[in-house]
Amino acid sequence: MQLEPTRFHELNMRIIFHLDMDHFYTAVEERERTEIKGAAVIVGADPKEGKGRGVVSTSNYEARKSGVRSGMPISMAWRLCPRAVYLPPNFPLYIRVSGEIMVLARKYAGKFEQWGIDEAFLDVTDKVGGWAEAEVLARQIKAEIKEKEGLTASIGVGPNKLVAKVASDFQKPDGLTIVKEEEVEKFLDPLPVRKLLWVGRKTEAKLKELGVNTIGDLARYDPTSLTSMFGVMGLQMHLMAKGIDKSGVEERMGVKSVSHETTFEEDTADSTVIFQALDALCEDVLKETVDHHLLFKTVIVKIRYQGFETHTRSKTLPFLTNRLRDLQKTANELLFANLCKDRKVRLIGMRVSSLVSGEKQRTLV
Ligand code: TTP
Ligand code: MG
Repeated sequence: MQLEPTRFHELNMRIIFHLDMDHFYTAVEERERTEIKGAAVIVGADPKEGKGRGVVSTSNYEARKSGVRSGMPISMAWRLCPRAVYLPPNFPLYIRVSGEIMVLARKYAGKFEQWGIDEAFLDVTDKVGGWAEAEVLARQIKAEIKEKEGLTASIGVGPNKLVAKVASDFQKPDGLTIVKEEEVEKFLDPLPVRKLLWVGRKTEAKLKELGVNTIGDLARYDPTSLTSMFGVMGLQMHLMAKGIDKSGVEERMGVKSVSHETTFEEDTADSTVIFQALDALCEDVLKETVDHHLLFKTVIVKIRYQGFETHTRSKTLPFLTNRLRDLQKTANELLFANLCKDRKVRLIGMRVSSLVSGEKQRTLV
């Protein structure tokens, strides 16, 4: 049933879009280089004939047929798909295209929130009278991106950000999935729990041990037991499994975090080498943060040991900063407290998040 526009607003219902570009980096590369059309394409570290040590940033759907995935070692991608076209990332190009897409999408939304380089949430409640009009609008946005940028996007439409995000991933590429308020439970029920935001591999494994495989299983699990096992996160997971999410679409910085990482030429347990690399990463991250006029509050250090076991540790400072010494001090503390001294390290990474625009900050005070 289509609700009347006024009634729809009276009921305090929302219509939220989540837009996510399809295989973003490789899609942009294919657009720029017509000669690679139809080929399997992988953007990431140099594969060096299978001896490369970095990771895959993304791959197109042709390469994914061979099992290639984002974050996988490039050497593994080479084994799975040696015939692919391997390209280094061209960040300035992706950032420019991303910016154009965000400008294009923003004009359709009452409230707009960029979420990562190729994703955004749009609150269109005030722009449409109901779900049927929402569908027309979503098709229009997809068509305009196709026409102006030559790229495909997938859009999920739902009563909140959580459902919209799961929906955009449901039929990729070039998808459009609409989940009305009354369809949320049926839609989420059969999906694997990892489709929910924030449910990582470790949590997924723990849930599996409890016999919880699908979002429906999680929704039916006793929330008190979840809280005793997972703390606040347990309650959060319960609410998410029921499709409840009251968070608003918030205008904020386009960049949600700044990160850099280094894969060592050879795995190393030499702490001098490791800490020097961390200092260099601090400088790279800080430069990018300052270039974007950002302040940060949270510092995250990633350590990947030989064999790919990966640990991340974070610390949130009590203040916003963009000073190199705050970053270096915090990053060094985190690494010092968490590095297993006798183990060889393959990669270290640095990220800063909880970003706020320094410019906006100045106008506020
Ligand atoms: P995603 O939207 O997660 O992936 P995607 O757009 O390549 O593919 P999909 O069709 O499934 O949406 O990420 C957007 C871009 O961010 C991606 O093109 C490359 C980059 N990225 C990385 O560099 N490393 C990563 O591990 C991931 C997941 C993404
Ligand atoms: Mg994407």
